[in-house]
This record gives sequence, C-alpha cells and structure tokens, in this order.
Amino acid sequence: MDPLAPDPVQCAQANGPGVMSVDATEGGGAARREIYLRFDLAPETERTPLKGATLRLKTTKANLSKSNLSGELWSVETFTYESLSKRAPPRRGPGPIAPATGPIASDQVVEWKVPLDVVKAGPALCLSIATKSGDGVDYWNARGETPPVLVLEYE
Ligand SMILES: [Ca+2]
Repeated sequence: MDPLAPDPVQCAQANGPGVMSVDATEGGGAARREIYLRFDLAPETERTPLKGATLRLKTTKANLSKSNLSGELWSVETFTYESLSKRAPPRRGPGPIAPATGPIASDQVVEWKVPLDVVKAGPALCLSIATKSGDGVDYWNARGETPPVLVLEYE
C-alpha cells in the first residue's frame, strides 16, 4: 500500500486480486508501495528453541513482477488491519533486518532470513517490505495463489 495514503481496501484491489506490490517512487508519478505482513505466532514459539526463520513469498506470473531487486525486509511496529487504514506502521530499528535480493523473475519464490530476536519479540510478527527500485514487484498476498509463508525451524 502507499505509506503516505494508507488504504488497505484500495491496496487489495490496486494490482488485481490476490496481489501485493512493492515499488519505489522514481519519477513517472507512480505511487510508492510498501508491503505489510503480520504473522500471529503460536504461544509456544516464544518458548521453543528456534534455529531459523524464513519469510517466503512468490512473485506472480505477470511479466511486470520481475525486478532488479526483491525489496528489503524491515521490522515494523505491531499493526492490525484497522490500524493500517489510519497509518503505515513505523519501522523498528536503524536499518532493514534482511537485505534485498535480486534480480528476481516472475513466478519465482523469494526468501528472506528473519532474525530470531525479531521472531521472539512476538506474539505478532509484523514486517514490511520496501524497495529502492523503481521497478516494482508483484507478490501473491494472503488471498493469492501462493500466499506468504513464515517457515520456522525448531532445534
Ligand atoms: Ca517489475
């Protein structure tokens, strides 16, 4: 969604059903787009020894989905669907928690390693994807063909 004009309803329809986009504003007048993801973790997650956490998204088959950059992963303050229509959740920390990978193709799985201290801060893991690229990426959202997944590996 456009962090300067947050509107999750408009955002969910902007690029077709089941699609969420990330894009930087680099001329052309296109709106900046950031992705906001919330995973509600089971209470056990805080107690169980974790050895890895990975966010896995898939780009749509549309040719426009490809880009030179996948987008950076940020930790953001806890948000709800309702709060998203009022304001974009502020970022936590001085920099992204995982860097962008790229170039990426359409119809491709993209993964970011999520630092365990960010997962452990739960119960809601709130993340954002932002990009420095003006070449936007379309990922499947929670209602899309291949929804976002948080893969947790236990010891
Ligand atoms: Ca693109």
